[in-house]
Amino acid sequence: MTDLNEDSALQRDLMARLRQDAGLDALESDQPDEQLLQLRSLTQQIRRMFLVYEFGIKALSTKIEILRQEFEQGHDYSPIEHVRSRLKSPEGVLRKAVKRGCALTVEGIRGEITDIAGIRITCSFVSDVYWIAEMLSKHSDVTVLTTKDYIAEPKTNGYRSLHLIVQVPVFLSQHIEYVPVELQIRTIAMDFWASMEHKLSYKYDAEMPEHLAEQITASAEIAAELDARMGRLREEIRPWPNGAE
Ligand code: 0O2
Repeated sequence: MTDLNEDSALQRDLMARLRQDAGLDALESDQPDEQLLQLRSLTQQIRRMFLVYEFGIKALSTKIEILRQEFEQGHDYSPIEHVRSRLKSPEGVLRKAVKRGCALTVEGIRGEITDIAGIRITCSFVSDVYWIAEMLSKHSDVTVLTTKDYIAEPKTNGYRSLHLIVQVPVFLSQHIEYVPVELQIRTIAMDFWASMEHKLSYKYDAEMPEHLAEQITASAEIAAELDARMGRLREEIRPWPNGAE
């Protein structure tokens, strides 16, 4: 994790945004300490806010675990292979807030950035992806805010995954907070490709050379073909509709 103190470019961007938001342009050079204090205070508020997001992850993870165990008991098989969760770092959140141009306040960040909490579910077959999404969406306390189906419509680089932003309630002692969690659901093949692509693209900040980009996209097609083939095999060997057997 990059520390704010070590990331001078981020600090510079944040200072500029804070000056803009608070109308501090006139202060510019003679009040840098005040701006730094403001920045530190914001980082601390974000850290506090993160606790609630962590509870949001726990609430949704429990639902996923129940789904997994219930299915395993009845079917000797689980559509869920792996579940991973993560909270963005406060610095990552601030960086995104600057990039997005959203207000550098807790409320501004909370309203704009919906992937502070994230859960990634990897499953066996493409049909499982939709089944899991449907099961979780049916929960009366889960509200689906957005759906991006990159399986039906892959990104131009070949990226495939189903993304949902779901909102779950977190019951605190005095009030309820509603927390958005980004849910990424994909097959093992999609996940393998995304992980490799992330590693291979990391080197290129801007554009990747065309011949490499083409090969990466072609690899995504191979992964998709593998998924399709496995899906057909599954139907032939054991044609169980999800949850029906
Ligand atoms: P991290 O660290 O994985 O969270 P937004 O996140 O809303 O600002 P966008 O692009 O509208 O931006 O969101 P989208 O399309 O739902 O994708 C967000 C996340 O999906 C990314 O999170 C990645 O995890 C993953 N993703 C999207 N496109 C690609 C891709 O081409 N390759 C790979 N490997 N992963 C992708 P972050 O925030 O980038 O990072």
